[in-house]
Amino acid sequence: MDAIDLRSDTVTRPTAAMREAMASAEVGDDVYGEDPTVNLLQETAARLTGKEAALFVASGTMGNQVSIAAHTRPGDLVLAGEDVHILIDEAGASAALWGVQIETVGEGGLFSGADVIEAIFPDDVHHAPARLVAVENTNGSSGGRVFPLEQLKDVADAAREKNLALHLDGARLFNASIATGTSVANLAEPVDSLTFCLSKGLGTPLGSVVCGSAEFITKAHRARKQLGGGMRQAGIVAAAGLYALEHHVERLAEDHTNAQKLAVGLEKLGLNVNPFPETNIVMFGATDASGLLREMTARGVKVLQFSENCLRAVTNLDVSEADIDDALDRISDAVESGVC
Ligand code: TLP
Repeated sequence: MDAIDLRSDTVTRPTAAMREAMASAEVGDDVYGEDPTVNLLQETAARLTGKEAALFVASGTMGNQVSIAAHTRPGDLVLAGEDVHILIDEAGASAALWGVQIETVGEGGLFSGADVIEAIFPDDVHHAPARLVAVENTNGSSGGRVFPLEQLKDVADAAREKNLALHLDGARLFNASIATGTSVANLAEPVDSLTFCLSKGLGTPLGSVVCGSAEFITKAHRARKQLGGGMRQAGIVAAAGLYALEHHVERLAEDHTNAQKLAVGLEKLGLNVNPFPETNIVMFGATDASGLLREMTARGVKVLQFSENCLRAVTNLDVSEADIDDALDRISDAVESGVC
């Protein structure tokens, strides 16, 4: 019995065609700016996101961290949505590396311009000076919800009014684009900087891209070097990114359809789930989530425990519609074993 791995969209392996693109990539030393494939990926990313410049980095975490470094100084305040990756899943890097304080605004990862304005006190010496606002699109902790574009524009207006920079953690920005039929450039237009990941739904083995103004990218580049993220013949990996941008974007719609199918199936099994996931993440609850996780794992369906009562399944490139049917049969069997 083969395992069906729904823990994350990061678990995919590069396809044979992607590996071929990697093997035949033209390379050079990227620390000297001489890797043509990295340069092409960066130019492509800048064009797709409508920004002046881009920087290839090893991971989404590194992308967010070099962005925070470029926008802030120690002691600054960063405003972000609840439970976002930069706050709960980056090992405290923002505080440890750059000495910034993150404060959350809004609910469930979403917030408004008014939330930003209410949270800052520019003239009060008690407060850390606010410098940066960070949004996450799609929002991981809320089950892959899209940060609505109108709301993002409202946040951007407030940020501009208060002289704050706006960063977008777009680890799954291409999912948001496919789900809403809005171009990545339009989704990125309101923000000063963004990162997107190649290694999630797009299916590369690693890599993310940071995009923004040329001045911002120069600062982010320096921070990448500080983190030891200056890579050499990185074109081998950038080639996977270029391949993914050409071949794996439109197909994200399949992951979204599979997520909906999974959610509807889980609801039929009596589990507490939003039957209409917006993208590729399905959060579902059970009274005994640990018990259900154990029984599902025993049947070869891998998901992540997100909290005491909540499990997370993420559809991805390596999971077909038939795998979803198969997973639902196995989960049905797990539920019938009496765990929930
Ligand atoms: N998210 C991973 C885990 O770290 C939780 C996952 O499996 O979802 N921003 C967002 C919104 C993310 O979800 C992630 C990864 C990152 C940034 C970081 O990317 P990596 O793992 O490449 O550092």
